[in-house]
Amino acid sequence: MRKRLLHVLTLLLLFSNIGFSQLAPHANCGQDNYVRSTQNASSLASFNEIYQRAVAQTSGAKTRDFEIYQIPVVVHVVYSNADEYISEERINEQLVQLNKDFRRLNEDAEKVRIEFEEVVGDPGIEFQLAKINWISTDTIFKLDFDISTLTYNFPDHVKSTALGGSDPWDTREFLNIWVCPIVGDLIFGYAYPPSQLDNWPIESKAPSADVDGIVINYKAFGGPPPVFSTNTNDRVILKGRTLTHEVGHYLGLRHPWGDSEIGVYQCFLDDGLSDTPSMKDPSFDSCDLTKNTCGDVFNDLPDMIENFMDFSEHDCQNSFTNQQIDVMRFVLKKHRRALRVKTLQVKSGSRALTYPNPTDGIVKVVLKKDNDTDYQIRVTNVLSHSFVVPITHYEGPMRSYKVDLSGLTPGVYFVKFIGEQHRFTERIVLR
Ligand SMILES: [Ca+2]
Ligand SMILES: [Ca+2]
Ligand SMILES: [Zn+2]
Repeated sequence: MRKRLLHVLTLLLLFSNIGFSQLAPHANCGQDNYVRSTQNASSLASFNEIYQRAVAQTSGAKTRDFEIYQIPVVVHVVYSNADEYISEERINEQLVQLNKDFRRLNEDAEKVRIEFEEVVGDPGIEFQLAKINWISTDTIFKLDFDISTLTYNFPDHVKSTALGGSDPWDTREFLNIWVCPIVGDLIFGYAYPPSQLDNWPIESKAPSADVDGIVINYKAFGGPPPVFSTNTNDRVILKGRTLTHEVGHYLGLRHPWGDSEIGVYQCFLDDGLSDTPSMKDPSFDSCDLTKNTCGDVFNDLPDMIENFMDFSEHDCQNSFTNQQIDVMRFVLKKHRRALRVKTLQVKSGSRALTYPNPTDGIVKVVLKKDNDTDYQIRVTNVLSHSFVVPITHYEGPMRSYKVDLSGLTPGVYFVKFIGEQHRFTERIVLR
């Protein structure tokens, strides 16, 4: 587990002016505190350079490639009582919302104000559920402050089975999301940015690959519908955008106000992106359309409360900007390469992508686009004995099948797809 030094001023403010309980509904994510404690001007100074590189490498001759990137997701639900148990249905609802937000298919996209219409876009990123792990535990997860050493710890032990949580799947190949209670509700979630990005302080990257990924407070996971509110403050209505925000961090995005120090908010600190207007401070759970904390000389715009990387109410968040999109796609091409190639790695001639393989039970078979519309599926072992197993069929941007081999004894199996025009077989190793 990582210890992080909090800036003295921040800590004093946490304990005095703001206070923990009042802070809770404001702290949409845990990035804010530790990033501002390690921030220095040089990291942000190089931000523009990073962005320029991102644009150059991602978009080539100014046109973005319009390939849809697909990221396989593993959700770990780590719970100790019925309230904290998140059902498969709610997980699917959350992923539907995430997918809408990352394809600009969210119903509220049209609510973006006219002055931002030109700069918002479709990130072209989709998320496929590969596996859900439910783990019952007695372990406590909380954001741990130590006033004597001015350090605090993220509850990264949720990412270890031995420590009462749930081991990740290979964090280079899967986006792991842990959903658990975070005692005290000080934060709704946190995510580690990719390593080697100059726009983040070096200390902010994951301390090790094993803990890379996203943690979401179970209260903030899901919807809409349903709509969630916190126990501490009914005013805060959550609509599943905590995950959208944290995936933004995971793909390299900073907060638009640049994580400036509490109490000394400054307009010159920002996220390094020119199409997100400068802002002094987060829009704490507000939808104030008149908020304009920084007066830009040219084309002064209001603070963009529509942005998923703000702390505004989920109800008024609806957009990523084009530069944010370029950064995320750049990250997927350069720094989290192993993630997005899942569906792009389908070899020519092969008809599907099957993962994970080896598997502990569930495999997902994602079909290439030019496949038959329907397949008969047969599961056999090496002796050609057939087995009847649960198979779920998904229609989406890519057609896929979830094949559940968990009732079978470990060994090698063949999943045979028999269509009118095509036949193919996937060899699966069941652990
Ligand atoms: Ca900006
Ligand atoms: Ca402004
Ligand atoms: Zn954040």
